[in-house]
This record gives sequence, structure tokens and C-alpha cells, in this order.
Amino acid sequence: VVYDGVGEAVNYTVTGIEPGAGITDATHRVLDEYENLAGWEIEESSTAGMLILLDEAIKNEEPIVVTGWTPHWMFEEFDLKFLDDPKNVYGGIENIHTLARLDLDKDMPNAYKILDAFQWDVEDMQAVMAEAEKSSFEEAAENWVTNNQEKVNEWLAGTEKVDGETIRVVSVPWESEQASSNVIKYVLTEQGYNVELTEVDPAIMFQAVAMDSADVTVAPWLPMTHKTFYEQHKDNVVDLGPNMEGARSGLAVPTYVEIDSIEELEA
Ligand code: PBE
Repeated sequence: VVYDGVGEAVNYTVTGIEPGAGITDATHRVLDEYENLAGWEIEESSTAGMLILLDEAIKNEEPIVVTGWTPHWMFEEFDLKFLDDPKNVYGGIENIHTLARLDLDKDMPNAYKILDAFQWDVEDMQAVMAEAEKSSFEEAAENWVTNNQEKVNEWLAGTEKVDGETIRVVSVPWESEQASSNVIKYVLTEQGYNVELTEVDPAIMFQAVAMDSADVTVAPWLPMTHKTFYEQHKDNVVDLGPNMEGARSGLAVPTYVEIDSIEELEA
């Protein structure tokens, strides 16, 4: 199917997700920076709403432009492709980082060491996400830890158990971060911590760590998806580096839409 007018066919609208998502913020920057997207809008709704519209469009072989990301099952369930982003607003392949509040290293040295060492792969995260669909993130995290004890032991190297200290982990409500946050929650719980896990919007997550109302997050997508929030708070958080490499955000279309670049979306 050839569309010489994708823009017109989708009513110059990107089908987006939650207003507070980093990818929504990045997409506003995309709409500002690409001249060919003058007059385009992003329709903000929810991840579930976007996925329903994507499913419908694909069933009808209609064009649609969504804010998409991976790791997420949408790329397995549907034949999708990311549009090239020559201005690099979404940042291409990104990393998911661990950010701690200032002084966590002094106040909770054992947790800090574990969090600093926490590192896994896309395949690990996907395995937890896939299992959680059939059970729960808590169960999937526990099973992953049980089956990957060698990897987990590397994170625990040189640390000691504690006796019920409370640690506040803050995260965002997407499946990728539910996977990582529940794994880290399970690991810290086994080490004697009382883990409080809270899910909030990305802006609040960064603010919580910067203002000491949370101890740590393993959910920031950097350098671009959460750029605005990171820039705002970078002086008041400690970046412990990537815990996973290979995430990606961007504009995505079904493969039958015969354009390859954001620059081919016409005004
Ligand atoms: N996401 C998934 C989130 C972070 C994880 C890309 C939809 C976002 O803030 O956009």
C-alpha cells in the first residue's frame, strides 16, 4: 500500500499516550523541531488507548502514526517500524539508568552497592514482562531472580544483609519499569530491606529522588526520553549509570506504511 498522503490520512495527528510520559514530552519537541510537522498535533490519551487504536488501524490496514517504544510487546504483536529521526530528538538507542538521591551511598551503603551493580539485558526484562502477562510482576520478578541467581549474586558481591531498613523506590507505570522495579524490589527485600515501591509520572519520579522523598529509581530513559526531567534535577540526583542498554522511543508506523523517516511525514 502506498500512501502519498500519510499526513492527510491520519489527520496530521500522532496517536500518543499519557500526557506525563517522557515520550509525549519528546514528541512535543519533535513537532517543534521538524518543519514538515508544522500543524501536526499529538493526541494524548493513554497507553491502553493508543494500543487499541493501533490494533484497529492494523486490522483495517489503515495508516497510523503512534508514539512507540521498546522493550514493549507492541513490537512483537504488530509489524511496526520506527521512523528515522535525522534530527535525533528521540536519541536513537537509549539506556535505562539508575538514579539515587544525594547521600544514599552514606546512608544505605549496602543498598547503594547493589543498586550501583544492578545491570541486566533487554532479554531479561522481556522475560519478566512476558511472564508477568500470565501471572503478576511480583511473581515474574521472583522467578527471574531464582533462575538468574548467578547474575544477581554479582549485584550482591561485597554487601551485607540489613535488618528491616526501609528503602523507597520510585518508578513509572509502564511494563518495562514494572519489570525492573519489581526485580530490584525482590532482590532488596531478600537482603532484609523493607521496600516501598511507588509508581508515579516521570516528572514526579525525578522530583521525588531530587527532593529526598524517594531513595532511588531504576526507570529513567536517558539521554533523550526523560531529558527535560533530568536537566531539571541533575544537580540533586546521583546518576549510577545504565542498568539496561538498548531501549528506544520514537514515532512508529505499521510496516505497510511506505515511509521510513519522520521527514517524510508531510505538512
Ligand atoms: N515509556 C516507557 C516511558 C518510560 C518507559 C517510554 C513509555 C516514558 O516516559 O515515555
